[in-house]
Amino acid sequence: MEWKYDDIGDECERFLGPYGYGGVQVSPVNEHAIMDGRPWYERYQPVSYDIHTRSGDEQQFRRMVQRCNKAGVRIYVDIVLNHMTGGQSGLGTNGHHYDGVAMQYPGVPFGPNDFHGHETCPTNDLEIHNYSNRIEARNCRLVGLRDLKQQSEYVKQKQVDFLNHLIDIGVAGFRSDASTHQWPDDLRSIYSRLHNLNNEFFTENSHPFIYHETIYYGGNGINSNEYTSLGRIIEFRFYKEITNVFRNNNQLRWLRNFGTEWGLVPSGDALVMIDSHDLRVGHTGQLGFNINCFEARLLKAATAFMLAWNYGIPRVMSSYFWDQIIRDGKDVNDWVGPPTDQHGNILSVHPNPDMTCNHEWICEHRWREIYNMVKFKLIAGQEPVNNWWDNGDNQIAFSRGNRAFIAINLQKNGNDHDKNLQKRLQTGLPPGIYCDIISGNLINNRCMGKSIQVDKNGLSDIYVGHDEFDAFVAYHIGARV
Ligand code: ARE
Ligand code: CA
Repeated sequence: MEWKYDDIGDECERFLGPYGYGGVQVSPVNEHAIMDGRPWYERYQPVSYDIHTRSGDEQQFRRMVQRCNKAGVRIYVDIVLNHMTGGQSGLGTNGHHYDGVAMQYPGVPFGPNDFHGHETCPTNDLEIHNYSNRIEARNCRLVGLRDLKQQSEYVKQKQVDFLNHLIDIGVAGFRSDASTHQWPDDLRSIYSRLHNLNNEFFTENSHPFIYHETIYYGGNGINSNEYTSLGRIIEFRFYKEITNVFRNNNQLRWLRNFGTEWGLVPSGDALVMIDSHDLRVGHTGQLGFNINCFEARLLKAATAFMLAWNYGIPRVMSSYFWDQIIRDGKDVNDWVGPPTDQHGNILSVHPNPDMTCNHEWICEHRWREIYNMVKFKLIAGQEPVNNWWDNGDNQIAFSRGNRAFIAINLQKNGNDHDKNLQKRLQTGLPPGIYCDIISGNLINNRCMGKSIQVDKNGLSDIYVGHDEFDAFVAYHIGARV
């Protein structure tokens, strides 16, 4: 979140590529409003489609894209097409003036006729009040943000040009912000005019990978399946159900058939997450329910399940620390931006020898439990979930074919003996000694963590104490001693 492009380029080469991450989602790249105190959310208030933010200018963006592609790491840009700024005026990050009241954005240029007004939005104040009403949700303003008339050819063309510019630079795709607030047909029409991906980095006739922010939990809200023909959707039911289970509001044993049987979209239509730039501050979901870096043990366990389970394309959040102050269930500091110097320049990330990051950068993606589960996922490949076991409550284990095995223990009830996971289980793994890549790395064939012996029948004594540092163990054929 909000890293500088030069730092992301470094990270692609020194960490993300080598550790098997497939891509990076970068915060919105185009010029946006400069707001008092520089809140993170100013990046969601576009002023023009020039590539220029505190993360860097177009030249730096290009360099990052080049370097990351070469390192085998794709770049996905968070695109904000639904709206421009809120109802204030000021300067954008590339020096363009804007006036949200008069709806003037000379940097594009857009003027009042390019926005939805009373002819198209049915509410008196032009605000969205009922998020389930299709017309209101799409033609009115989301929290005051000036809503673009994407039915207009002119608006469409400006947005197509912006996306094609990014594609030509070499990005692999987009996160489509606030998709539910845009008509699927408008998005379809925009996407139909996009270039193929840049031949320098992608094979001929490759198309951008696009995933949509559609927050749908069932009921009469706008159904995310209205968007699955356009690309993937971010399956918020995944985050909600998994969070609920990992908070012990629902037993882990039920996860055995987690996926479409729980009402989720087909795996091939989904991108999934545990945390996000909104969830961490409660801008979606609820603080105290959402799991973020302040509850590291839980975040690691839930993320491990996400990476071990074969559903959707998982995305890991990489955030920064801020002073969380919760009052009445809300974080007073939910707006706080990334670490900066006294002039407001974002500070560079310089990882420490122990792999952690400097300043407020949290670098969840560098936590051993998380990067080793990325490896687990790569090793598991397309293998099915096999050898499911549960204790009838909050202890589970399963394998991915005969390549990888995970056991998770979130048992809270019972005596200490019941709370510990201690069981001889079928791991599915070929016989041998395996290193638990969660409690330590395998370095020069020496296991720094716990190890297990798998016998000729695939059985092994699995142990996850209830009070251990991590709530799970994971073994795979890439970490045999
Ligand atoms: C800021 C201020 C507002 C102010 C506005 C305009 O906070 O008080 O009115 O500026 O001046 C982010 C921040 C917003 C911020 C905005 C612009 O979260 O606080 O507003 O940037 O700076 C709904 C949308 C969904 C949206 C979430 C947050 O449907 O699309 O709300 N998520 C995306 C991004 C956000 C971003 C925006 C959209 C805007 O991920 O980071 O906002 O670009 C139910 C409903 C959902 C609803 C959800 C949460 O589940 O079904 O539709 O999501 O509640 O309210
Ligand atoms: Ca809209």
